[in-house]
Amino acid sequence: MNKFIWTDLDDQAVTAARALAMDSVQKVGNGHPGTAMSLAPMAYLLFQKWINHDPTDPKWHGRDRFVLSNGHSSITLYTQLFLSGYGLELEDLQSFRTWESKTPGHPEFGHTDGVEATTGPLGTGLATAVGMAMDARYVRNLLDANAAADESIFDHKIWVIAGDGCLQEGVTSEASSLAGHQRLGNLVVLYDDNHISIEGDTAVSFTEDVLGRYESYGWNVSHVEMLATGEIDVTSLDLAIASAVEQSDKPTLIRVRNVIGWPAPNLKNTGKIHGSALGDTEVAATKELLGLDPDQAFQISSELLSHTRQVAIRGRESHAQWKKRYSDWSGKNAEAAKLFERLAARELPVNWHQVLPKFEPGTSVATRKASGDTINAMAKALPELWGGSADLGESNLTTIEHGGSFLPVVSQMSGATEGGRIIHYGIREFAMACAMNGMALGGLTRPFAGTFLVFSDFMRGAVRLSALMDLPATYVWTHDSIGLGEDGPTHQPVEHLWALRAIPNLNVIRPADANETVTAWRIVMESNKPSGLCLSRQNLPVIDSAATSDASLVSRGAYVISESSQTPEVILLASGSEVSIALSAQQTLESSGVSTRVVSAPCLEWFDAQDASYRESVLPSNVLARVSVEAGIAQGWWKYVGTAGRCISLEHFGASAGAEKLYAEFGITAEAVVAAAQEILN
Ligand SMILES: Cc1ncc(C[n+]2csc(CCOP(=O)(O)OP(=O)(O)O)c2C)c(N)n1
Ligand SMILES: [Mg+2]
Repeated sequence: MNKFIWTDLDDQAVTAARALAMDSVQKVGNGHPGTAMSLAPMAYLLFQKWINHDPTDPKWHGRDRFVLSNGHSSITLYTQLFLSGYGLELEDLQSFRTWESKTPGHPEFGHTDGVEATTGPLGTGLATAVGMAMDARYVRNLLDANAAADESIFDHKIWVIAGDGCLQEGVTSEASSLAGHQRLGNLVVLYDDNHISIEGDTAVSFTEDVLGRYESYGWNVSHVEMLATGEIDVTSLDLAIASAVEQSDKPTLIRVRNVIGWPAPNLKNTGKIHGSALGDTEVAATKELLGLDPDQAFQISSELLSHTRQVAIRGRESHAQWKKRYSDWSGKNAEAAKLFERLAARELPVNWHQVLPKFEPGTSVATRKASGDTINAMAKALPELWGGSADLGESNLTTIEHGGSFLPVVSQMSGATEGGRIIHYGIREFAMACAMNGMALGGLTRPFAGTFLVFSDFMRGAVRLSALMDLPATYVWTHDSIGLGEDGPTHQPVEHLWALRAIPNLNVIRPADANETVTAWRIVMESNKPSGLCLSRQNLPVIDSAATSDASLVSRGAYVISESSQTPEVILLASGSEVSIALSAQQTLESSGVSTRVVSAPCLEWFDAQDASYRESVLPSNVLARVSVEAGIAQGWWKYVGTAGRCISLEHFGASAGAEKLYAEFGITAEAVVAAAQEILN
């Protein structure tokens, strides 16, 4: 246990942290000082006493995780990383929010040691933390199921600071409802209840009983009133945290009342201090109130810094004890230890892909079905694979058969198991995607999450974060076009493929048939990259080509799936369900003497990453007669077909009718492809 006891030096450290927040923002001229000034004691208490961390090894698996959900207050986190000794120094605080600094405007995972998640889009941090808490439970059940509660080396806590904005955002309602239902006792959220957001008093928009709401979600809740001065009451907060960590079957929300920007004489408790520098006069006046020299900036004595960095010594001790426990555990659990080491290295077993299914040409299979079979086959070889759907498991085919439902056993649901591999997210797409990010951040498991492609819009903010954080998170988006049929335009994606392709660093994969789906999953698993599979509801012919099962070809993103009889005069490019349409158009064109190549393009991001000579070999620059076929807007296809080309696409919403009727009525047919090709040639 951490032996920290609060002394005068800790009061001084908090004062220094408040001033550093003002100074960092004042120096760059912009940023968010107020929240960091008032949250300094809360953050300091967490980092010094409660979070089990080792600043000298930010990746130590046994550590607790901390997520600053109100990411605009990044200087809160950077200051604690500085005081704890994570490698951030005063000059890093002095270069806050500037080019190439380690202290960007909002915390960025992978950029600054000690930042566990990229935050800033309000609410997503808390929802991500819910996924981290779920992941911790999954991992301890996978590796150390027999350990008593809180006794496993894999048990750790997830700490969150969240503000009014986070608690107003819908995603935290989704995620917190899920966390309460899942009884995530390893999750502790401190709510910065300062009654202020950018437009001033939150009473203009936010008057509900937050604790009542969380209580009804099944959370353990408490309230820490502020001191008469307006400061956070650290003593009461410490007691509230002590009681929270005793909870093992409920997440905790502690509402911590305080005054934003305390003690700035003119700006505290205003919306102004949320997001602007205080100005020299107010900074000086505040420093005087804090008992600091108003003429000095970035003040901290080496004595004080060496005091705060004692936390690293305590952290190293805790880490050393963990290592000892790990070594005892691994001696007794050799298989599990081997698994842990493989997962921590983000490796797959040798020849793992031999488990993957193969589909017979001539048959007809929906790519969602091929994906479901693949998930189930992979699940046998890869215990790190787990996931679920936002109540569409039977449609998305994301259910790991016999995987057990990930639920607390006390829920007494049939099939409930603490380490279950099937996640029932309920109809909470945004929280699902954020939670999946949290699981991927856990560093060991491979989560996937399913819904209809059209509802990718509901989760887009999280998808963007998967991509920004470069996480191995896999989206399973089924019902990927008008091909879903009768549910009609509300359910038929039209603009979604390009909307998702517009997100940098996200691989959007739309396989042509069952075997290409299997191969795509294999590439996704081997790449550890943020990926989304876009899959058909309807059956598609299994294409008679060895290429679809060739990972070295499919991973090129676009490849010749059917070569022309002679030097190509026409190139047809298609993705997903439209590849078969292109193949049928090819037959007609070839039989009328037009030498036609068909390119299957499951992933344009992979294709764009190929070298120029490969891209030229697939799309020779002298072949200008090119037609793309995709049942969605053409948008980016023009880049591949060029100005002389044609796009067979859907530039309007779909309709409620059978798939075949819709394809015919909307002109996404082999005949239309042939006509477009001939029009170019003429
Ligand atoms: C999803 C989202 N919407 C809007 C913003 C812009 N924004 C940043 S902070 C903020 C106000 C947040 O209020 P609160 O959490 O109470 O912050 P405090 O001023 O108390 O730190 C807003 C609207 C954002 N970062 N994310
Ligand atoms: Mg606020």
